[in-house]
Amino acid sequence: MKSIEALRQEGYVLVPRLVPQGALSQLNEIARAQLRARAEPLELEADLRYPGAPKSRDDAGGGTVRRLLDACARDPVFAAWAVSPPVREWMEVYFGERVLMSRAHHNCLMTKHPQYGSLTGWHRDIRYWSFQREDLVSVWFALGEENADNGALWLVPGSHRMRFEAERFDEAKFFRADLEANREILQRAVSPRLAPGDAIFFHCNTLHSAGKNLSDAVKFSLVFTYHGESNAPRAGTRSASKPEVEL
Ligand SMILES: O=C(O)CCC(=O)C(=O)O
Repeated sequence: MKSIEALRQEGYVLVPRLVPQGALSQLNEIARAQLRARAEPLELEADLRYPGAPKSRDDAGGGTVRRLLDACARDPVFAAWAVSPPVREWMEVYFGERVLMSRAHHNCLMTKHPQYGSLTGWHRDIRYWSFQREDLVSVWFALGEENADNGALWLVPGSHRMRFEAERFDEAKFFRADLEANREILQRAVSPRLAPGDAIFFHCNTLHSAGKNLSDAVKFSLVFTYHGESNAPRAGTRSASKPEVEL
């Protein structure tokens, strides 16, 4: 599959129109209803305090949602897309074995709000997990248009294959943009424009970031992460704390 070869080379690949129009409308309705209902578990911008976020839950905008967690348990339609045939087939070819979805991170509906939605610094998603091997792949479904003006992802092509000393990252495992050597790498970043229904598949070691949402509409994305069965979460870590989902 050409898109798998692209992921291996570049660390990400855009798959256009993965979600057909009818399913996309349904996902958008559910996403908006979920945001209105604000059912827990939620992650608020104020909890993370990334640049641009309210300082606390009591500040103006303190209730702004960043992630509606545990997407699979929220709605059967979300759950069905997490294990949908196009995703399963793609992952099975990529990993070459039975595939599992981790519920320990991502598995969420991400919202980025025009006001109080924060920007996310440069990082590798492997910071969220602890597995035997650093080989996980996430799928990011764009439920609407995503571009550099409304907070779309920026990614550094090929960065999943680069090796860095620990000092190139800060204590929270963000890639330090104050280092000249890092800045040279970040200059290569691209921000692929996503149409509604497009998906980005990206490796857990691909350096990426995202800007603020400068538009006047909330941006919605569904994000799930997968690994091969031979790559188990390390016992006793957060990655092993929840039963995984079989595809
Ligand atoms: O939408 C964003 O701000 C970036 C999200 C992201 O990279 C992450 O959650 O790991």
